[in-house]
Amino acid sequence: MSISPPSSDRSDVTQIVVVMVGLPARGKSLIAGKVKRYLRWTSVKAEVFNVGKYRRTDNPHPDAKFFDVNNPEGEKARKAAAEAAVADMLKWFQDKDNKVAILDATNSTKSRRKWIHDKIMEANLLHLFVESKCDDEELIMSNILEVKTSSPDYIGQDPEAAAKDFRDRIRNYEKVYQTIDESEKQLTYVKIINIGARVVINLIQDYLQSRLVYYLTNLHIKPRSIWLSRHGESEFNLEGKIGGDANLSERGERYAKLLPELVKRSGLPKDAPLTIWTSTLKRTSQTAQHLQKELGWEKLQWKALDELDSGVCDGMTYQEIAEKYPEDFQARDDDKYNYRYRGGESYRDVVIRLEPIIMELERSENIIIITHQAIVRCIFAYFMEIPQEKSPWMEVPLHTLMKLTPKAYGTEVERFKADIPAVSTWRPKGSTAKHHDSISEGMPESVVGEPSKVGIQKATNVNEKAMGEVPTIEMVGLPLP
Ligand SMILES: *[C@@H]1O[C@H](CO)[C@@H](O)[C@H](O)[C@H]1NC(C)=O
Ligand SMILES: CC(=O)N[C@H]1CO[C@H](CO)[C@@H](O)[C@@H]1O
Repeated sequence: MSISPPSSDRSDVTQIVVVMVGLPARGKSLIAGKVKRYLRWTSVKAEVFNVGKYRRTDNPHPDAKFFDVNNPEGEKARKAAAEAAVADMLKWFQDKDNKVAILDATNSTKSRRKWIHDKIMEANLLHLFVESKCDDEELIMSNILEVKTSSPDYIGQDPEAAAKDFRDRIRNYEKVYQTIDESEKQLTYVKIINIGARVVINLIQDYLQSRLVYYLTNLHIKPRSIWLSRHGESEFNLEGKIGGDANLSERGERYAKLLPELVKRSGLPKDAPLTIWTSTLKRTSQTAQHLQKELGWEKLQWKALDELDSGVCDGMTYQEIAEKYPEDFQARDDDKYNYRYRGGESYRDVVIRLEPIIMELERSENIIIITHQAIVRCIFAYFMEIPQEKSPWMEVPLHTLMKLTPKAYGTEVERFKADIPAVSTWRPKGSTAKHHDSISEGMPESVVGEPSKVGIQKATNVNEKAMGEVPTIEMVGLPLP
């Protein structure tokens, strides 16, 4: 049996409270959400405790007056919300498997930071204050525009009025705001100024703290997208074989030729550079070659983007694996995330080797990644917060381009499907090992060929709220001109 233990032992990880500090519209909730998502992706149990959410229970649509420091009613309600959030958080830490709580509140004064610091020390937890400080008006305005259109506080309200109210709310906080300074050098903190333009780090002691700081200092909020695609259909795909380093099939070649058009149709940022990342395997380079030639983008090859290593099963069909290693076949169905191929890798192993890719992706702007099924699943799971028991089973069809656009309250996904048939390599849990050599979507061969005749289908959905659900998407026809 080849069920592997988790390859990195994280039981030694201490329990940490990450306390967000900063004025509204400085991206605190965005950072809090991302930290949670990143940690969960690496199997660290994390939760966000959002003071605003507790406060919202009683005051669903407060106006700026509510946030006035001179309004005792509002002050009382905010204090009660913070206390409720902290109480819930401390209860959550009683389960020693829970590792990182992210307290998302304003905590804009020294005395408030002292209050929370004392609470954390009392409970024997580590802490990390994360201040997002920003005086770049343009950054703040673009953040307000995002928030006012998507914040639960402003659902169903006039956007202009919402933006004005939000600016007033910020002014009320500005009156009392105190940035973290030298007088607080007993605190462990990272201060991120103008979203990474400058960073101040103080008193990091723990391994997980330093990993968090590294992650946080790589983040930026410039608008950008990430395109994700599997390679075009390969010779091995046609034969139902896994692994290997095969060439593209003739249909895979057609996908490679269509890809520049598909990417253009998905909406390219104006004048923004784009970089192509592929694995070191031929089928991804071949898929990227027309993109590189026609659009002149730089291309980088990453070993870390190579397909999940199937060890002794490399080059076999699922049917052959089921016959030769029936126990393994069953074990993989039972726990696909943790199952490690003999002499190969598990999904858990892949996530660990993809961590540098995620760090690099966070630092980067527009990237198009041409990679493999298991790798697409892991990267997609990071952005969409797909849980480990679901991500390895996600259907990632060939000849489909995904465009992921990070937004303040989630990641927007659009799919562009090239109507070039390909075999389906998807094997649902518990199914037989039979190779699906039927042509997907039943597209008649006759419409396929010249790129100008090839349809592109587009579908959009926004996730992150729908956590735990693998997004299912309806395709909408969008023919090329
Ligand atoms: C892949 O394609 C190259 C170039 O067209 C060819 O030389 C090579 O033999 C092919 N490899 C296989 C395994 O078919
Ligand atoms: C833990 C915590 O939330 N501390 C302070 C954060 O800010 C609120 C008000 O916004 C204070 O009431 C809390 O004491």
